[in-house]
Amino acid sequence: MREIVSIQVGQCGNKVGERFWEIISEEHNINRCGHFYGNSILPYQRLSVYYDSGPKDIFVPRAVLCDLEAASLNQIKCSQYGRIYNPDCFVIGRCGAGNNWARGHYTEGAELMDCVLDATRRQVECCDCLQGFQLMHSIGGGTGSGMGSLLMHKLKDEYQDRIVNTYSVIPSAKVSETVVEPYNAVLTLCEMINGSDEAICIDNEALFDICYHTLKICNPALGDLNHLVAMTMAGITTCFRYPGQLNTDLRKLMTNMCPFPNLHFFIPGFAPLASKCSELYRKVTTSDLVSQLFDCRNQMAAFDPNEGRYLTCAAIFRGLVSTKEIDQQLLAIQEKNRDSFAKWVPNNIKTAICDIPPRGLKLSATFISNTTAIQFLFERLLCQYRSMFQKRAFIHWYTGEGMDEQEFSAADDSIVSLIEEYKACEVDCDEDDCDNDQDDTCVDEESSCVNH
Ligand SMILES: Nc1nc2c(ncn2[C@@H]2O[C@H](COP(=O)(O)OP(=O)(O)OP(=O)(O)O)[C@@H](O)[C@H]2O)c(=O)[nH]1
Ligand SMILES: [Mg+2]
Repeated sequence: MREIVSIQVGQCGNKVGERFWEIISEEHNINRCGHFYGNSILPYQRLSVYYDSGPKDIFVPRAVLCDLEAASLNQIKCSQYGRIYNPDCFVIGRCGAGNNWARGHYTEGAELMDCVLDATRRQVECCDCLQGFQLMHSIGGGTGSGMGSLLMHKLKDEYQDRIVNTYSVIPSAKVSETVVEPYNAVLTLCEMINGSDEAICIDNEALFDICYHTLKICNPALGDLNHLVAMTMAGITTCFRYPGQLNTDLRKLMTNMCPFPNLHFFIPGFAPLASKCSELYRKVTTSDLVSQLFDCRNQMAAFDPNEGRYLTCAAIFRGLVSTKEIDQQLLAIQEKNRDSFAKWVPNNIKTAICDIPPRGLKLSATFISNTTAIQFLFERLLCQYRSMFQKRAFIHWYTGEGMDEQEFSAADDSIVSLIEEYKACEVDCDEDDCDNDQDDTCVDEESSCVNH
């Protein structure tokens, strides 16, 4: 069986990871002590992708949980599923990175790196055939971002032909007001161009909006956001965890989704999303799922995907859905919105179906898209980054940890190139389209946020 090692870095990575393990353990009939219960074969069949089998028939998450401060990990140890983890998989530093990417990357985080790599090695040694790593982190703080990006490179060096898949939470002022987050985020995104093979970008801004507007939660808490992320992760990993037909491992997902190596930043989406009270009044149909998947309110990034083009998409349906209906409706969406799909990729949308729905739902669908509209997310962060960097504001915190100012300009350049690469994919082969697209190439040098 092709195993995945899951690594959680920093507070957000660990909180999201905690919920992910709870959800998949419930789905796979693993109780809080790690015992498998029931006699259904499907939840059991591919358990070894995510769990090691320990002594006395227990199943142990193949996870490494690390943070530079103890609080988040201590909470996990005391949580419902706290006893399921092997105590050796917790790696705790001396003090947090204080929202400073450089402390995570060069000093505090770098010092703890050997312990994280040792813990990872112990997990890898128990695998028959490792397919790769799934790393959960936020890119707005110091640990998940700085140490997380260092870890990606270390994994790439040591396990050269294995896939590094990240679930990267993007900061938003709606959720956190720490001023230097755009610095941490852009520096991390720059490292992710080479350090990660496939990055699922989850925008806290969109999560907040979904909780507030769609789920009608007046004061969304981090737990509400994390539940959405973990449900989506469970959806994306469905094909790894159950027998299925599409994207059955990390490498196949990458092959299907990335037309070019650098363009591996994906946006996830989930359906159905409805408030608790409206759920009671409406039965969800296959058709509802498909139309929700393409609704920008269901996507976990705060931009309108219709302003860009979908290069590739994967939709994973769960429960007893109608295949015929899915195919017909997806075809209709593609025909009606031709300009929203890159014409040079045949069959932009791939689908997979798994009969087993998530706990508590009869039907669900998860979506991952590789869309050129992600440029708007990068531009949002880059704008905030530049407005501080023009004044060299807060830079001393970073240079004080041994970082060179030059790295800030280099990160900016890398993100501009990435945006350009995405924009180039919007250009079709016929001349008319080329002419139209040339007018708005690259980040506008004259726009208010760009002069650097
Ligand atoms: N969705 C979500 N976002 C979170 C959570 N915790 C923190 N964040 C966001 O993540 C960013 C801060 O990252 P953290 O994970 O707290 O920081 P860290 O990686 O532990 O780094 P330091 O604490 O600076 O050492 C901010 O943008 C927060 O809004 C969480 O549980 N869920
Ligand atoms: Mg922290």
